[in-house]
Amino acid sequence: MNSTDVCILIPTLNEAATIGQLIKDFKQEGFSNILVIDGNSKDGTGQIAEAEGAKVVMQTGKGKGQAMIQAFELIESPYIIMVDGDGTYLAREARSLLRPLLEDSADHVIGNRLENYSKGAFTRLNLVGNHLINMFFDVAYGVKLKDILSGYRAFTLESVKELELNKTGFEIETEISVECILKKQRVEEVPITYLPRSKKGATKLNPVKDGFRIGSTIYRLAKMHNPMFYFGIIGSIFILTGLFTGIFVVIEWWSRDITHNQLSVLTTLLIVFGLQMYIFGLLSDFILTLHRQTVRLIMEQNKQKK
Ligand SMILES: Nc1nc2c(ncn2[C@@H]2O[C@H](COP(=O)(O)OP(=O)(O)OP(=O)(O)O)[C@@H](O)[C@H]2O)c(=O)[nH]1
Ligand SMILES: [Mg+2]
Repeated sequence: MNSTDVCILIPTLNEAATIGQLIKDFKQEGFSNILVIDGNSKDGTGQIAEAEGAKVVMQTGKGKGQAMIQAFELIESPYIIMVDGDGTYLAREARSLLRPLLEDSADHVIGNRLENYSKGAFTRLNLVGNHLINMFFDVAYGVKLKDILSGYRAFTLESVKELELNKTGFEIETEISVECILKKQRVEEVPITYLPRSKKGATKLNPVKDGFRIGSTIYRLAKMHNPMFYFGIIGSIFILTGLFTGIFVVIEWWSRDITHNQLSVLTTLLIVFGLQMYIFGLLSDFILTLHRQTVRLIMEQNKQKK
C-alpha cells in the first residue's frame, strides 16, 4: 500500500487551536493525502489547514454528518481514516487502525476509546451515556461493539460507498455503525488512546440533546433489523400503562367498592393495543426472516451461476 492510498478525513468546526498540529502529526506519520471538510469555521481553521498542506473543502450544509456524507462523495482513495479535528486522537495510532483493512480481516475498523482514555477525556455524563448507548445498540442489533460513537475509524472506500447515510448531525457515527451491521460488513475494534479536548476549543456536542438523538436513531433504525425490539418497546409501554391503571381499578373496587368504568375501558384498550404491537412485531419478524432466506437463496444461486 502506498501512503497516498489513504485519505485522512477531518471534519472541523472552529478547531483552530488543534488542527495545525494534527495535520503536522499525520504528515510526520507519512500521510500526505489529507482532506479537511470544514463547517465554515470563523476562527481561521480552514486557512491553517491549507497552510499545513491539507486540501480544504467547505461543507455545503450543516452538521458533522452532512460534512462526512459530502466528503465521502469526493474521496477516491481506496482507504479512508476518519478523525476528529480537536486533537483528542493520536496520529501515531493510525496504522493500527489500518492494519485489519490491509490484512483483509475487516471492512470497517473502529478505534475503541473506552479502554484507554485519559483522565478528563470523558465527563461522567459522557462516559455513562456512551456505555448506555453501546448497551442499547447491543440489545437492538445483537452485536457487541464497545464504542459505536468513536470518531476515529478506518474503512475502505468500497465499504463506505455501500452505506446509506442520511443523518446530518452527531448521529452519523451511530448510523455508520448500524449500516455496517445491516450491510453485513466485517467490523473490528482496535483500542486507542483518547485525550481530553483542548481547553481552547469548545465542544460542539450537547450531551443531553445529542445523546437523545443518538438513542432515538438506534431505535428507529432497528425497525428494519429487529422489528420485535422496535414494536416490543411500544407494546411494553402500553401494556405497562394498562397494568398500572388496571391495578388501580382493581384496588379501588376491592378496598372501597368504587367502580371506575371509563378507566376500565381505557385499561382494556391500552392492553389490547400493547398486545397488538407484540403481534405486529412477531409478524414483521416472520416476514423479515422469510425475506432474508429469499435474499440468501438468490445470492447463492447468483454465486453458482458465476
Ligand atoms: N464540518 C463540520 N465539522 C463539525 C461540525 N460539528 C462538529 N464538527 C467536528 O467534528 C468533530 C467532533 O466534534 P466534537 O465537538 O469534538 O464532538 P465529540 O468529540 O463527540 O465531543 P467532545 O468529547 O466534547 O470532543 C470535531 O473535529 C468538530 O470540529 C459541523 O457542523 N461541521
Ligand atoms: Mg471531540
